[in-house]
Amino acid sequence: MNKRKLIEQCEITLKQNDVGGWTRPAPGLYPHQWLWDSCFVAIGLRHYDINRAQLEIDNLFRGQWSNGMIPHIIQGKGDYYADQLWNNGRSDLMPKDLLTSGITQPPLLAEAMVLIGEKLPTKKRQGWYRQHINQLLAYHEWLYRERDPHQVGLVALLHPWESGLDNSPSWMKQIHKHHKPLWISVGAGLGLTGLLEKMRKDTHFVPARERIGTIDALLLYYHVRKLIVAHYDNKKLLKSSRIATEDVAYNSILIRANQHLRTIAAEINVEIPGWLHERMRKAQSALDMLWDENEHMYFDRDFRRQTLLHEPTIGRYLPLYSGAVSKKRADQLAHELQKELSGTLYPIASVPITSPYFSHHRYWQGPTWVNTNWMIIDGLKRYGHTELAQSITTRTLELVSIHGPYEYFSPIDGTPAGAHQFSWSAALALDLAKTSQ
Ligand code: 9WN
Repeated sequence: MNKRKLIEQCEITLKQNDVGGWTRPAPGLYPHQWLWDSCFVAIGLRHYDINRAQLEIDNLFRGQWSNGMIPHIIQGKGDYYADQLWNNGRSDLMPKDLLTSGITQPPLLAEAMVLIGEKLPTKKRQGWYRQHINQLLAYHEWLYRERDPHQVGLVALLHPWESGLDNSPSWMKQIHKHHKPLWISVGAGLGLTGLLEKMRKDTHFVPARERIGTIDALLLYYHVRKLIVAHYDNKKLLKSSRIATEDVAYNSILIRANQHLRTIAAEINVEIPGWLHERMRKAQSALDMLWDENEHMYFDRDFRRQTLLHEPTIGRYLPLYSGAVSKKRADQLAHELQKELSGTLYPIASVPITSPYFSHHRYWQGPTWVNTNWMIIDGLKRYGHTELAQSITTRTLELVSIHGPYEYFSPIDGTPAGAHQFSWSAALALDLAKTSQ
């Protein structure tokens, strides 16, 4: 593999997707600014344009709502298939001059800030941290205040889009089982799916078999409507929602973000409010509630029923990234992962190939994604599993170097799928190339 060529190719993709201060995830399909996408992008940009990396993050903060939430999308200029939903879902809490979505996404802001910070001279870093510390604190406060009503250190998500793993089996199973309106079931029964498929705009850019299924997409729209009708009242929604989930990937990412928040605050002598500090402390051991002792696996949990959702997803390895599990547990996860990898050509399938949901090109139901690989690699390294981390890195870089920065790839044969010129695949491949041997 020619690393220099790979890095060049990644930089070209990031440049092409630069919309002026922030980066769209991909041409055509995703024209707006997304929360976790921009964090990953900034992690790549820091290697060759540190100011631009900072700007990517500055521009994410401009979307912050007055209650502290950072939205998952800030609208740009192009057309996106779900625009109408958010156009109808405006809120007084939104910044006045922007249109944003009304839900959030995995909180990688603190991670991006610390990784950018490492490359800045001390004075500049501290100045930048000071510029954003209140916003960052307000975001973590919002998450624990509004999404952890039982005060246990686990936050609940109200929509699969918040997890970033949209059609992950545990979410889709939950929705089909507990909250599928009759009109959707009847429509599907009458065979209206074909008609609906023709009306979909996302499939103009990516083949339908590589995207979320049409009925599933309809269900996601339906659940956005429910949030809008409730005026995003989290308290009310958590009481009534039948799909609210304590997502293991999201909570792992948040726990890691808490650690980075502590680092940032300590460096500039800012005190974290007592209650938040206490909740972050609780969060450190909260993942235990998502561990199944019989199956030896982490699962998402149904917030209302407090039962584990027994569908294995890529989320089961993310506790490695959290850094909050014991060395013994981390070793167990690494061992499990190593075993699983012997069954696929490329790491790491978003759903195990033995799952009935597995489909090698369908979105979050099988393909391997560069961002989840990146987080798992990072976790493995911190727990001392350097060899495994290195082999996942090499195989991931191979995928991007052979096919280009696609959105996802088949773990079976490496064939690319989803959007081409996908920003986070470029940014994180670049980061892996720069930080590995
Ligand atoms: C909905 C932008 C986003 C990613 C998500 C990915 C996909 C959107 C979609 O694209 O989600 O947010 O239209 O399917 O699942 O993780 O942030 O790249």
